[in-house]
Amino acid sequence: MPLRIGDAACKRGPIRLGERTAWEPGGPRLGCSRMRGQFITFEGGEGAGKSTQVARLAARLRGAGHDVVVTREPGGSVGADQIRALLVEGEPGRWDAIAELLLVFAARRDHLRRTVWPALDRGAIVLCDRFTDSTMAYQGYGRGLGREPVDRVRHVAIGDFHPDTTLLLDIAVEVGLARAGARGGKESRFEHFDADFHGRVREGFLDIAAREPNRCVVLDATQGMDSLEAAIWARVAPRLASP
Ligand code: ATM
Repeated sequence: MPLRIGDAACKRGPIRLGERTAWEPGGPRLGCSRMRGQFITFEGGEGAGKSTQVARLAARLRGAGHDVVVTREPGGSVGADQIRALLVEGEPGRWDAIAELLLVFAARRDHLRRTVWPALDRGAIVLCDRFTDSTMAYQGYGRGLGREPVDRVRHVAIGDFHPDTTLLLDIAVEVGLARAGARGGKESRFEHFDADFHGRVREGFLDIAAREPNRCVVLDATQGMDSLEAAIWARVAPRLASP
């Protein structure tokens, strides 16, 4: 009989990793016994300025002597970067919502195993541009799958692994899309979805943050870059252990 999640006989998973659990159904385990670092994610719609703020926070943390890994999703490992190209390039209709959901989590699993979990295990602070909240917002709310299918696939793919802190950079859809459109490039698949889609994504992010106020902080992404950087630092700094 196949083993199912939660079966007592399924001895290899979930595996406790300090305060986190990495679901390892029958596969080789992660190779880390305890994750000591911090996992900080940046979320928000297009054009919110996440990558600038990730770079600024990384510089501040490194300046304070911390071991910092900067990464992003979809992507962040060789395999996940290959899947990224499938997701963000080409026609909007090339995948339906469920195929998109599965691709995103296939990429995420690889990214976690190869990049994020080993870094956390050695005690690094990992800054990640987008993570599972993007899946809930884009595939769950935007594409209309709803919360439940996203949660189910998330559980199979990554167990109950969650960020320690999530910084949601909130911006009006039309302002964000105008900023993103100005960047150009071939990674524009999601920009071709209509404004209603992006409106649902924004509402989705805000709903997620309202449901998890201890993990998520909502920041106004239309404020100046310096003041946004300061607001992020005010949230992150008190939670840092000494390097
Ligand atoms: P960036 O442009 O932030 O790198 O993200 C690429 C796209 O991937 C993003 N597009 N827009 N707009 C949203 C999309 N995406 C998902 O749809 N689901 C996910 O889980 C993730 C991580 C990204």
